[in-house]
Amino acid sequence: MADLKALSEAVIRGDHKTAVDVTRQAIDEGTDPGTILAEGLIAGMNVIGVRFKANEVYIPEVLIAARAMKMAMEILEPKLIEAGVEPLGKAIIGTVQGDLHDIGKNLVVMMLKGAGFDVTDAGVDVSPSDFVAKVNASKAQIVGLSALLTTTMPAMEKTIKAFKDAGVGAKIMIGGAPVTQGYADKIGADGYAPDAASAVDLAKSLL
Ligand code: B1M
Repeated sequence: MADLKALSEAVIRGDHKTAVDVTRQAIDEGTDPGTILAEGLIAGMNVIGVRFKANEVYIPEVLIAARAMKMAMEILEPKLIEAGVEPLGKAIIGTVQGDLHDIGKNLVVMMLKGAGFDVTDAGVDVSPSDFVAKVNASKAQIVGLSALLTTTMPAMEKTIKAFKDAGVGAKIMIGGAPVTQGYADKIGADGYAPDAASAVDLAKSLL
């Protein structure tokens, strides 16, 4: 019988081959897809999130764990859809206008997916009007804005203003190396997260 603890441990180790093999075996045996997701894949990514926050693992380990999860998800996703398993929530994350940095934003996307969110990656250098269009198209409940430059932080404020002007009701969270909680408060964001693992906790609390 497929061992879901072995599946979560494979994700933690970033062992994509075992993650895919155990996921396939569990599907073939008729294990509930939601259980495979929650007790195998998400459980593993949760451990990575906790260890990342505690500086016990670093970006490379997060990336290989996320790759293992992603490869297993490719075979699990159709089964989840068939079974009607709902994602935890819908989020859309992008880097604001003028800013091309995407490594941190990509980590946030991966960790949110790992936690069970349905995430749209809006890309980089996203203008306020593009953000409004993409949020409306995605029907996301949570929007994430990332900025790595002090010179692009004001684009966060412009984007939030564009959301308010357009009546976008999604909760807004922001992050990136130069961003602070004080700045989030100043520009009217609903929350700030200092790292990708905290972004998951914040997104859950904003739902
Ligand atoms: Co640039 N760059 N860069 N750069 N770059 C920095 C940010 C800089 C600090 C380097 C320096 O001078 N010491 C500096 C900014 C200075 C400032 O504004 N205060 C800088 C500069 C000046 C520039 C250019 C202007 C350089 C030039 O051309 N003269 C230029 C700007 C281009 C542009 O964006 N328009 C530029 C270009 C680039 C590259 C393209 C070469 C490359 C980006 C490649 C890419 O992203 N695909 C690059 C890189 C790699 C860096 C550094 C070295 C690393 C950034 C990074 O990826 N960190 C960076 C210096 C440094 O940080 N040591 C630097 C790792 C990443 C995981 O961390 O992105 O902070 P981070 O994400 C964290 C958290 O911040 C948080 O979670 C992540 C994971 O825990 N987080 C969120 C991020 N987004 C979040 C969103 C959330 C929540 C949390 O909710 C939505």
